[in-house]
Amino acid sequence: MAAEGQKLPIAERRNFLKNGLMLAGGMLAGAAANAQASDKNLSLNLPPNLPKWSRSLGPGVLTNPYGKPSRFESHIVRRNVPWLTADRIASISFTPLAELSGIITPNSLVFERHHAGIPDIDPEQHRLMLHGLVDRPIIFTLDDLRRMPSTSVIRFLECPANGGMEWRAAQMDALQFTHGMLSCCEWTGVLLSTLLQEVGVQESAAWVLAEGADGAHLSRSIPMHKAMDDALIVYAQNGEPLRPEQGYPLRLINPGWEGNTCVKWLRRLEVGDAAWYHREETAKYTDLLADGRARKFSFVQECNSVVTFPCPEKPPTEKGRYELQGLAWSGRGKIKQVDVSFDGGVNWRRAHLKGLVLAKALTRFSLDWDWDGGPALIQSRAVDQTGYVQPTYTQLREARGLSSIYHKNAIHTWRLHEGGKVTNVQIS
Ligand SMILES: Nc1nc2c(c(=O)[nH]1)N[C@H]1C(S)=C(S)[C@@H](COP(=O)(O)O)O[C@H]1N2
Ligand SMILES: [Mo]
Repeated sequence: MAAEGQKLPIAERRNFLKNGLMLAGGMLAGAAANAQASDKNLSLNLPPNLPKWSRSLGPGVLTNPYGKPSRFESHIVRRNVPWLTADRIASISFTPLAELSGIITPNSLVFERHHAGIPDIDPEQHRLMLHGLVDRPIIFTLDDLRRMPSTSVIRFLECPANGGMEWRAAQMDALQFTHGMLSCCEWTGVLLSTLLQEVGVQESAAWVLAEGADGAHLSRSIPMHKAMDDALIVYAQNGEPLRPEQGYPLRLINPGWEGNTCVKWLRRLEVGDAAWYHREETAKYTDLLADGRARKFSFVQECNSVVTFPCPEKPPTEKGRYELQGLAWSGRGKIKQVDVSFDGGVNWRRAHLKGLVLAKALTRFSLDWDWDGGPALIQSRAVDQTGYVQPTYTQLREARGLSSIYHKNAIHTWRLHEGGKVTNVQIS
């Protein structure tokens, strides 16, 4: 027990008081209550008692040669929306954003988007072919690539369809599903520009086609300016080899651009003088405008943000002080500013940008918040370093009409109800 006069931090003091009350209650209620307590082993493990795990030896090293989370955190998993796709082969699972801290998405929780399932690639039998309008076409092994100068960057990756189910109205009941086609990892690999210099790009070259080795043969045309800028051929993710779900053994990362352009299981790069206009850049991943025409090549993921606490999965439990938290990101660079509203966009308070503020990476923001227990309409609005301000739904729909799916980055609203329930709503 804490020594008389010793100062405990507030939260600890509160638990201390609660435990004191529980113990007192137990003593009054007698044997029945004690039996119940030992059943649950709850109060017996709390101060001033020594918990059972402090009175015995635990399992030793290599209990889990490849580590895994505590069994008490087994609810923190990727999830899917069963009605969204016909099967799990061409489908999506979502990052549990409400459960994560900081800006890095752990490898096991990165959302998945596959068009033809996950290929089981033997790295010994995998090659990257680089050909087309180049002087010295070449086929790289993974060892060849690992011998080249490497780069590591922390960048977000977002499917342009993130939130696309809500283009017309709110319908998803969780942050995981409204914004969870989003991740942020440290990616390690070789700059595409290094490979292109190696093979000698010819004068008429203007585009690079990237093609995957999966059954979908997913392919996208990448303009030469991006290929020569920060496009990266990666073999590692958060310090370990890419996960099969993320493109093992090799993937293209186009920082800040549509996740769809970040071709997984990369097997071929072809240099050409024009775009290829393949399926994923014509029938899909173009945006239908109000007048019926389509935007072509909307590569950049625009500035966006969302409040991650409170949210439907994590409502406040009682009135009082909290730290509101959220994530902001922009494919154009760094986040400059985030404002938070509690009254649906009438008044705004400046949020604090926490920790690392990196270009084209998730940026965490927070705000001290004293909840009075009453209803609120909670929003966040991000501004990026170019001065671009996240639009309202009205502004987005004026520019883009009602028939889009992709690139929905409107200011999001959580409705906090009296009593603490949080639901997903849209206000203009
Ligand atoms: N070869 C290949 N690359 C692919 C895909 C695919 O199905 N096949 N899906 C794309 C899409 S639509 C997205 S949003 C991202 C998803 O990356 P992740 O599964 O690592 O989150 O990969 C892209 N790259
Ligand atoms: Mo995607």
